[in-house]
Amino acid sequence: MVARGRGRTGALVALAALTVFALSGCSIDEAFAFGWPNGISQQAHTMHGMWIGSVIAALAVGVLVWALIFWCIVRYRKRSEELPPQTRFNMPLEFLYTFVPFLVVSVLFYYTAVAQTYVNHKTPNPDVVVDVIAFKWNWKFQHTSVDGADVSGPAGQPITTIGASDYVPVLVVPTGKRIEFREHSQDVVHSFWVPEMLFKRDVFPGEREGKPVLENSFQVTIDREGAFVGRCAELCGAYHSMMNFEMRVVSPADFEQYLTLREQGRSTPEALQAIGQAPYATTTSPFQREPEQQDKQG
Ligand SMILES: [Cu+2]
Repeated sequence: MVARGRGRTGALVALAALTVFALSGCSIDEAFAFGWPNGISQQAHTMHGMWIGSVIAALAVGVLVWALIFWCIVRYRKRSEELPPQTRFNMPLEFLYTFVPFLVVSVLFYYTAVAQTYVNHKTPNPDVVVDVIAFKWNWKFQHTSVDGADVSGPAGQPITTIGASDYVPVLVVPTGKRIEFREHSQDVVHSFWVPEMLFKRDVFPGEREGKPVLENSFQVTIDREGAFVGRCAELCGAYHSMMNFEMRVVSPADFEQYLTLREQGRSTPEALQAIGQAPYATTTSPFQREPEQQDKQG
C-alpha cells in the first residue's frame, strides 16, 4: 500500500514537472540552457553548444545517481535487528567507481579543449582589426585596418571613437567578418566584456621600448545585428562600474559606409546617423551624478 502511494506521488511530481515544461513554451535548447544565452558570435554558439552538452551529461549522471540512492533507501531499508550480510572489497565495483568518473572527466575535458581551441583561434589575416584602449574610466576604440588595408582620417589621423561625460563610446563592427580586438591599457588592468559574446578578456598595461609587454587579443565572427552593452569586467577603481560602452553590429555594407564617412572626417554620431543607426548609444547611459549623490560620494 505504502509502495503504491509512493509510486503515485512520484508519477504526479513527474507529470507536474512535464506540465510546467510544456506550458512554459520553451524549446529543448532553452530548457537545457538554464538561462545561458546563445550569444551573437560563432564562438559564442560553440560555447553554448558545449554548455548544453554538459548540462545534459550532468543531468543524465544526476538522474542515475538519484535513482540509485532512492532505490538503495527503499530496497535496503532496515527490516529487522539482524545484521545484514557485509560485502567489502568488491574489485569489479571498486574498479567501476574509479573508471566511470575518470571517463566522465575525460569526455568533458575533450569537449572543453575543442571548444576552447576554436574560441581562442586566431587567423593571421582578420577582416577587421580594432584596437581597444582602456583607461580610467573609459574606452577608446580605434578602427585600425579593414581587409588588410590601414584606415585613417582625412589628415592621416587614426579613426577613433571615445566617449565623453555625456555619451558612451559606440564601437561599430560588421556581421559576418572576422574581427580582431587588440587590447591595450593605459593605466591598470581592465577587462573588455560584451556579455552577448559570452566572452571577456583582460586588458593589460605596460610597455617596454614602445611595445606592449603583454598584448591580449582575440577574434570573433558576429552573426547578429543589434546594439549590445559592453562593460569593464575587472575592478579598476572608483568609477569602474561606469565604464560602459556599446557595440553596434551592422551589415557589412553599412559598416563600409560608416567607415568611409569616418575617413572623410565625420564624427561617430554623424556617421551612425547617416547609416540609419541613430539614436547614438541605446543600451546604456553615461554616468550622470546628481548633486546630492556627488556630496555623498565626495
Ligand atoms: Cu576598467
